[in-house]
Amino acid sequence: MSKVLVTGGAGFIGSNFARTALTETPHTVTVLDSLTYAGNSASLADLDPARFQFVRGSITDASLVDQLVADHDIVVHFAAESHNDNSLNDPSPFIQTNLVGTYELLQAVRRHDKRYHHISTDEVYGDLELDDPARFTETTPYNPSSPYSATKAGSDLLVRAWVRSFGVRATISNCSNNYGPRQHVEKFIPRQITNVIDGIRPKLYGAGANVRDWIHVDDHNSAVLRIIEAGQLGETYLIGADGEKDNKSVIELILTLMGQPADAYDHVNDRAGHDLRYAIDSTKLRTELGWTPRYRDFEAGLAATIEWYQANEAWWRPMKAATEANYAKAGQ
Ligand code: NAD
Ligand code: TDX
Repeated sequence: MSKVLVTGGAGFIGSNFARTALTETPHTVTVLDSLTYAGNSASLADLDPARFQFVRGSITDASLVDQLVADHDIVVHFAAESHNDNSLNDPSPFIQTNLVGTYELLQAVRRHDKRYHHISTDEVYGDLELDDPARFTETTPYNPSSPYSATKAGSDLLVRAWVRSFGVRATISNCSNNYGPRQHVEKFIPRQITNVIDGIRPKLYGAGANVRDWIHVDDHNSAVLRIIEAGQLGETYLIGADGEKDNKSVIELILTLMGQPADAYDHVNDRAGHDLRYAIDSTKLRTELGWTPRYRDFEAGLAATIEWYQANEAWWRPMKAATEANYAKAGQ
């Protein structure tokens, strides 16, 4: 049994991780989260207080981070500013949380010699051409495009430096696009589902040829648990479930699953610097750590996600109007 400190655990992936860790391991979980616009304490409301506690605070608060790290065995670091579109409007919180916050956590795990797992993204590798047979691997050079992905790339490099220079006991994982319950309605899939529920036409950036490599959030988190359990210190693991789909096909599938004509969506302004394609080769994780994804049928996983948003309107309703008002300002 370990005491696990989960940063960003009121967000999409971290809250699902806390839930999975409490169900599938004997560990106790402390969530440290500052509850930005993206954090939602309702995502944690039903967790068992005997093994779970919530601390509201920022990973940039050095003394709070030091106290909490000293009192735990392992840090799993999810906290981030996570939305590319926001990073184009105002990069400043991305620098603070993704770079300075990661620095504070690394200094604390270094001082107290604690195990650290760093959650990152495939976006650090830049993008691939649509017809390129290649996929990202652990040796693909870093080439981030947006302020968001540049800060994630920078934070990964800080981890590598703290491993090499100070012997910090860390692993890194870079995962592809997640979908599933409790994802903020600013993100592509929940935005379109909640638009259809509200009678708003889904919004596709540009022509929608861009490809994302979709993975269910529970598969991401089962891989993270496996890396914590058996990963080699100092190593990076790519997490992906062979889920490449272009955005146009995903929007059409959402509309069809929700009983609407497949073409009942609008083309809106494209994202500046929009990455064309992400694709993950997760051979290392599968062969060295024996991990396999459970959700192999994207359509079934998407249908279950639609049902979750239909059944949990109280969870997403408070953030919907402000999110759409922001997009409207950008013509999106
Ligand atoms: P999210 O935006 O849903 O959640 C982020 C959480 O971090 C929120 O609860 C927010 O309140 C918290 N937070 C932000 N700044 C903080 C600070 N300074 N101190 C403490 N808490 C703070 O993000 P997500 O989609 O769950 O992503 C989690 C992690 O996974 C991120 O590191 C992201 O880069 C990475 N990732 C996400 C995806 C994806 O598809 N969503 C894919 C690969 C990797
Ligand atoms: O309304 C939309 N219409 C649209 O066409 C939105 C919100 C997005 N898009 C497109 C942009 C992308 O090509 O859909 C795709 C997915 O967009 P996002 O949900 O914003 O995700 P993305 O930019 O791919 O980044 C996500 O995956 C990698 C997460 O937000 C990151 O945190 C993660 O690192």
